[in-house]
Amino acid sequence: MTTIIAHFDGHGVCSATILKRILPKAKVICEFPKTSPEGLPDILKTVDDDVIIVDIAVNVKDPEGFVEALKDFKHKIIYFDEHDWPEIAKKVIPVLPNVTAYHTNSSYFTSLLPAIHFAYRLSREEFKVIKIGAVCDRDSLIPLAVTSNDIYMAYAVDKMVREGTYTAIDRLNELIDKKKLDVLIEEGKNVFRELPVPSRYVRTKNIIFVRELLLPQWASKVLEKMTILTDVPFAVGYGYNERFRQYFVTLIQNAYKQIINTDYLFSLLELKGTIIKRKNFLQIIGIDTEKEAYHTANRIYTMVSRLSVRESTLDEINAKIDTIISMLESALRK
Ligand SMILES: [Mn+2]
Repeated sequence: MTTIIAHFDGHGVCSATILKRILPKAKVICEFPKTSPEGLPDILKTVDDDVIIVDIAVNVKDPEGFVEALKDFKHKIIYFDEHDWPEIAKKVIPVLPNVTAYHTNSSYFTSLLPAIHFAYRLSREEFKVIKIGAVCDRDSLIPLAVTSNDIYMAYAVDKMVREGTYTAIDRLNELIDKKKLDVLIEEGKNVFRELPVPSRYVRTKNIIFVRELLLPQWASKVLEKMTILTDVPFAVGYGYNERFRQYFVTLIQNAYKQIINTDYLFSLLELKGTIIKRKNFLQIIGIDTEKEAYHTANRIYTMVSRLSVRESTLDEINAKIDTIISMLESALRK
């Protein structure tokens, strides 16, 4: 027997759904907050079985402990992941005798590789779920010719996942069987519609600046909605976190409108403070006053407005990816 351990977000759930179809007898563990980088070592202590780990990053707060937990595990591990790994993980994990590691640079490949590993022929619907999972992550390296319907489907999956990871896996599985994934388009449109639309904002060709307080749990989704409605690639805003009684600033890049190297952009901004960075997302937390948050957001707005971004980048990449994907699909399709 095998146990699948997957991250509890949209991408993890889509990946777990596909793995469960590849290995129908496997047990799935996929739940908040257990299946996280911090939680994985504890789960491994309780599992007496071969495991497949998918979409769980190496714990950057304790990479040594994380690697040690993999090494001490008594059974086999297959590990699929696309997150940045600390140096020690890159060096050690690939040579652990009990671990087969697929470390990719894209959420799409993380979900696709299990099928290749197990020589499983994916159906059209299964391919679609792999793509939706990558969109849930806003995978920007592989834009996959993402359509607006794919983005709506990812909104629907994110909502399902928030309501329960196991029910989400069951439902996706059922929709694949019935070839009814398209129902997610309307559901996602509703989720999108329900997101609030701020009325106070300014914009340039590159970026929109929302000038009213955002709620922390909705900030990046509302900003993304604004990039979709106004057709600009970046959005910045600020908000108040009641729990911590502090302000924050959020900057997002819409991965499917424009792709520029955000590491480079983020380094240009010379920001101070506590910064949370992901590929298409940057947040500064722990700001004391609304005035300070506003000024920081305004500075980002000015800087990004001055950038010259090449409009054609996305189309070029999409065209290439489209070719690769259709080749892969015809090679692997049932
Ligand atoms: Mn992921």
